[in-house]
Amino acid sequence: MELSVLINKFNIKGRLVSLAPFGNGNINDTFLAIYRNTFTETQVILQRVNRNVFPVPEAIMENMHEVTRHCHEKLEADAKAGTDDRVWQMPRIVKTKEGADYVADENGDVWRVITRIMSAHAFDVAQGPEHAMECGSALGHFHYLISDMDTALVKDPLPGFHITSGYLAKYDATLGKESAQELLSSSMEAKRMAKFVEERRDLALCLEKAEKAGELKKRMFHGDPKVNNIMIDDVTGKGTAMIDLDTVSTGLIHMDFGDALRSICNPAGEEETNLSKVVFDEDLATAFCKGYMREAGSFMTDADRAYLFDSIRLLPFELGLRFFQDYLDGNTYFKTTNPGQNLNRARVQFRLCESIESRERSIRNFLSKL
Ligand code: GN1
Ligand code: MG
Repeated sequence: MELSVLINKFNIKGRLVSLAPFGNGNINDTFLAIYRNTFTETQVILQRVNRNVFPVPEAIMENMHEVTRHCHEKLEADAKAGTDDRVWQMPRIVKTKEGADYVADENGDVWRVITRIMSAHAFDVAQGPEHAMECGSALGHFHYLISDMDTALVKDPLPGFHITSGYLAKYDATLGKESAQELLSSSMEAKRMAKFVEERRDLALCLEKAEKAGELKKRMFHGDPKVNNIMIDDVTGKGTAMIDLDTVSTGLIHMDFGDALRSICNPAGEEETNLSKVVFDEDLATAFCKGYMREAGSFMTDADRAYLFDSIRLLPFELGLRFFQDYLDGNTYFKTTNPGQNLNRARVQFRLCESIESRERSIRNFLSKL
């Protein structure tokens, strides 16, 4: 189906004047649609949910329905009561003309339209400590918003997501393939990455062990709070919304904390090819944590705090492992534009992990003062 025919199934006022690819997510296909009428303009986001990644896209939409409903009710109640100059926002699902949350095309792919948060932008890398602090506030506030949601309303969007032991098992299975062994034997870098994984198998299980022991508990989490999923208000410079709600479900909030930090505290970004530029920036980390704790500190237990360092070290390892496994398996999960891209992404994350390990004392020190 033509994109313009598809989007015409949604209930959006005005005339479609532009429909073009948008953003640089690694998973879904995303387009920006601009509609005009005689007095204003409406911008919305059209997305195809990637069925290769999300096995039941319909469940993603049911989750989004529940999450946005819960959060909008709370946001509106808070806005009425509040005196804050900041407006917290969240995208809304735009219904189809028939009142549904999505349409399925002739291939059975699920397409949705959500509102665009206007006069706000997300950045691919942290712009400085103030930006990092606002990212922290936005994630902390998001955790506050979803903290009292009934977890029974939410389905598992992506079985195995952020279960590091599962990624290790998948990696081991991939290593058993001849094609993966060929890639390994033909590249020094790939061999180095494989050694890096072997040396850290134990660390990979730290949060899972703490959860099994009952020290950490699953709650509602975002799942993908990287820096370019955090919208900053153009006018005030303040965090205003978390976007990319596909993975909002139950998990350890440590996964969010570590994922946000691995993304915000690496100013070189995920695609850097010069590894010497990849370092964990502690000033950005301190600023992020300040913002986060202001919004979410009150519901962090002592046990939660005790595992913060582990989460900061784990998430770059986990993502590096995911990129590396995908490289060895022929790049089927993350979108790529060249065959070595996932290998380089893995190098970046593993370099970041090393940088975190070498700063352990100092990072633990600032975490202990939060
Ligand atoms: C993927 O969709 P996107 O690009 O926001 C991935 C995240 C990774 C991220 C790394 C569902 O997120 O887990 O951290 O790439 N999302 C999924 O850039 O796997
Ligand atoms: Mg995502």
